[in-house]
Parts: sequence; structure tokens; C-alpha cells
Amino acid sequence: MATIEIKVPDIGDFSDVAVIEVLVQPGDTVKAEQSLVTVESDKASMEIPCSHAGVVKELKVKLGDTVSEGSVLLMLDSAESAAEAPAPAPAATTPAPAPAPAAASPAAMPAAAPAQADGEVEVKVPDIGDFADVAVIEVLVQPGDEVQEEQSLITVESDKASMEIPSSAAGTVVRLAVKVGDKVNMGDLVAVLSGAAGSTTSPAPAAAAPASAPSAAAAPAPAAAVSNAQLAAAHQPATAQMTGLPHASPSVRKFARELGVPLAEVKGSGAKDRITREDIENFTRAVMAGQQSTKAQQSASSSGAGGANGAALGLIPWPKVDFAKFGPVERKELSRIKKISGANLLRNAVMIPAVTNHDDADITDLEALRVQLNKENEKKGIKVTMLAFLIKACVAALKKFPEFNSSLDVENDSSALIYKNYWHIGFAADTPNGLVVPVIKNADEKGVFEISKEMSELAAKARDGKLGPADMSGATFTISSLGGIGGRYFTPIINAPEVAILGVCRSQMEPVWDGKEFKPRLMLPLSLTWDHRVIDGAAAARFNAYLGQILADFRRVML
Ligand code: CAO
Repeated sequence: MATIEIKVPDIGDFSDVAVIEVLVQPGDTVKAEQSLVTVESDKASMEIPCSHAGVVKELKVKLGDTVSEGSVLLMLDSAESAAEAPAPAPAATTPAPAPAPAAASPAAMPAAAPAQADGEVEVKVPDIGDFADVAVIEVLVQPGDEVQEEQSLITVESDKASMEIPSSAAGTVVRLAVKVGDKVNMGDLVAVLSGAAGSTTSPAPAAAAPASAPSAAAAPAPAAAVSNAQLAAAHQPATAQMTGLPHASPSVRKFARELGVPLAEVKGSGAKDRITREDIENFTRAVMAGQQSTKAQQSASSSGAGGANGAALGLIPWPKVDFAKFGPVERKELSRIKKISGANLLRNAVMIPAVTNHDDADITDLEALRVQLNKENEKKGIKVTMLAFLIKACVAALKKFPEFNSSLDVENDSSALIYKNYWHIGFAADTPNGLVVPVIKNADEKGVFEISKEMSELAAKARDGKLGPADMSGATFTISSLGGIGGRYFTPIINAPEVAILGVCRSQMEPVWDGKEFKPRLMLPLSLTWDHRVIDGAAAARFNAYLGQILADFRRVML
């Protein structure tokens, strides 16, 4: 085991950049290529990866420090010797790039912005090295906008870096060829400008190209296969204007997206108003506590719960009725929780092609076991609930049918599923202010007693309005139990981005035919709602059947 210095790799001419996040701590085990710090210039941010696997011994940088190529980030205890170490991988998302042929094929060159006959100029994605299929996360201009040469038009982001793509010319935006969510590559058309003046070439985004690099229009600039870091470095034109974009690193942006936090509405507390992870957490807390509301909530509440005027869907207007004409009325604001959950429920109900399968499970023996366990543990004050058994049973079913524990990869056009190898189960809890969904984390590792205890603590926190964002995030599947109240079946709404939810109603004794005679059995009504984009009806029926088998004979949980 040797202690080695981990340094900032070749990040082109991107020097004296500020450390805006330190992603590891002494004692952390890191893998090669794992991000260690995020650095940021005024136009781009990127994560610097580790060149070796090992354990962090000592940090050599802190927030606010500025670093350049060669700056020591940390000391690492590593099984690999320094000699084995490759030069620190300069690419944030890729291994150290091999230099590309000096003269790349024209197709691979930065797209020039040819002046067209009618005076229009096409602005294309410049040479972005091996940074392919990157998502457009912000479009910064609109048709009709006057833009300056080098002004940022869009922001693109990989999982490790974000950058702004500048305009190659000044002019008026006639047409945008991209929208948020599109994937772009070098040479893709970004916008068409009219009345263009200035350079008709791609700006020098060719990250590796120093400022003095020949322009791409006259002759293709020699293009190195550049790293993300180098790429990001290119976007610091002195003339560039700040765009008023929410200022946050890729990981913070990702975190905000996961929580559904509108970044533009969060006030940054970091240097130059940069939004930190803590700002996102505080914003979420404030919204949950009712001290703050998002613009979407405000518009939802001004147009009825969940923005119910339907205009966005092209529906006929919501009926406007003067109820007072028919009798006395009283108007009461919805609670904050209802406003928030209303907007979420509406989105989920509208956007998910959801189907519900109903079934019954024989829990006669399980209920007897539960009663017995509670009798034995009465003095300890621990009470096992049916919901705790259901959580364990669902984990077993989710393991057998992993697509129920997945999410659609919406960041990539919902063209893939993300299977989660963890089993965090949310449960709907009724509170005086509305419905919330606390989460039992790693339910697969917990027994029914532990789950029951945690559930009653979370339910108490929910009723007292004390749940924090961490208590309510990360669920992979949700159970909504109305068993303590009553009813037979219902159609729960999926808690996106999950793909299924189990609704449970009150069990009751029913005559069940066993092939010879009717026997009184305690039957639990199950209602499984699932996303038909991900799950088929046959899989849903199998899931319910398997769940029923487990509940009928709980020993199967161990199989
Ligand atoms: N069948 C029959 N009895 C049931 C049952 C079932 N499926 N589930 C619970 N019960 C019984 C319990 O055994 C308990 O009885 P005892 O007091 O005699 O022991 C009683 O009903 C009350 O249970 P509970 O509701 O307090 O506990 P729980 O573990 O079942 O649920 C919680 C906890 C937090 C989920 C529940 O309190 C709650 O908030 N439920 C509402 C969820 C909801 O609103 N869902 C709808 C969402 S869609 O709008």
C-alpha cells in the first residue's frame, strides 16, 4: 500500500478554477474515475476524477481554493503504485484521451457556420471532442432574440460536466433547432440566425484549441480529441455575457432534478450566488414546511388544485360555477401539503398510462402469527403491523420481478429502465394536513419488528409535520394502506418516478372454496397500479399472485 498524490489532470487552459464541491472525505474508499471535487469557471463546471482506486488519507483542497493542472487534490492510500498510475485522467467522463489525428475528417470537425444565400447563418454544435450525445438542459435564447457572437445559446450536460455552447455569430435568432431534453453531438444544428455579423465560423469551443487556434472556417482547425475538462475550458470567452442561468454544478443540478426542485427559483448561497446542495435541501424544507411555494404551485393554486384548468392539455375550460347561487358556501385554502401533492398527483395521473389489477391474498395464518407475536411482545411495547409484513412481502416480490423496482430513464427519452439494487419502500401516511409518503430505507435488510418501529416513528413525525426531505426521498415502490380504515379496493396513483404502487384495503373473513368445501378465510384485498410503459398485464398478475403466495405462507419470504 503506497500513499500517492492525486493531482488535477490536464485541464487545458482552464487554470485557477475554484473548487466548488469536495465530494469525498478522509477515510472514504474511492474507485478509479470516481469524482473527487467539482471545479467551476464562469461558464462551465466539471468534476475531477480520481486516477487510482484507494482510501482518501488527507484532503489537500477545500471549498473556495483555486486549482490548476498539477495541483494536489488529496493523498490517497492505494494498492496501485504511483508508477502504475496513468497520467491523471484528464477527461471527466472518459479515460485519458489519446490524441486524435491532427486533421480530423471534415465530418468530425467543428461545424462551421456557413453563411447562407439568404443571409442566414446556421450555428452548430462545435467540436466537443468525445463528449457525445449530451443532453440539452437549458435553452437560453428564443426566436426573435438578438444575440452577440460568443453569447451562450444552450447549456449541455453530461453526468460529469456542464457547459454552455456559444454562438458563432451575432444576429437575430430566426429558429431554434433544439429543445430541452434533446441530445446533441458535434455538428448538430443549434439555431439559425439572420442579419448575422461577425465570424461565421464556429467559435473556438474546440476546447483544446487555445485562443490562438486557427479558426475552423478557413481550414479545419487541428482537433485534438479533447476531454470534457478541456472542452469546458474553451468556454470562457472574455466577451461572453453571463446569462442569468441558475448557477450550480452538474451534481447539484442532478440533485435538484431528482427532488423536482426548480433550480431557477433557488437562491444560491455560494460564491457568486452559486446554488449548493444545501440550498436545494433548504428550499425543499421550506416548501414542505409551507414557508415557501414554487411558481408551479402558485399557478396551480391560482387556477385550482393542480393547475386544473386543463389549458395545457388542450382541454375545454374547467366549469366556472357561482356555487353561492345555490346555497351558502365557505372558501378554505388547501393545505401546503395538499397543494404540493395535488400537483404531483395530477402530473402522475395524466402522464402515466396506469392500469390497476385487483386480487385477494389469504392472510389467515399470517394474521394469526401477527397476533401471536404481538401477544408475546406485549410487555416490550412493540406492535407488529400487517403493513410491516406487507413491506417484507413486497420486497420479496420486487426482487422476483425487478422491473417493478425500476424507473424509466426520462433523461434519455424514457428509452431505458433503471433497475435499482436497493429496496426502499414508501408508505402513504394520512396526516391532518394531507397525504405524505415517508420511506423505509433498505427494507430488505430489516425485520418486521424493526420496520414496524420505524414506521410508527415516521408516521408520528408525519403527523407532527416534522418529516424532512431525507425521510421522504428515494422510494423504489410505495404501499398505500387503507386497511385500518376500511373499503374493498381502490386505484392508487403511482408515485413517480416509481412504476408501481400497491393499494391495500381492509381484510375480512370470506367463504373460500378449497375444492371440497367453503372455509372461512381472512382475505386481504390488493390493488396494484402499474405503469403500462414498463410493465405488462401478465407481469402484474404474476406479481400479485406471487405476493398472495407469500402472504399466505410467509416462510416463502426466506426463499
Ligand atoms: N385489514 C384489517 N385491519 C387492518 C389492516 C388491514 N389491511 N391494516 C391495519 N389494520 C388494523 C390494524 O391492525 C389496527 O388495528 P388494532 O388497532 O386493532 O391493532 C388498525 O387497523 C389501525 O391500523 P393503523 O392504520 O394505525 O396502522 P397501519 O400500520 O395499518 O397503518 C399508516 C399505518 C401510517 C399507513 C396509517 O395510519 C395511515 O395513515 N393510513 C392511511 C394511508 C392513506 O391515506 N392511503 C391513501 C392514499 S391515496 O389517497
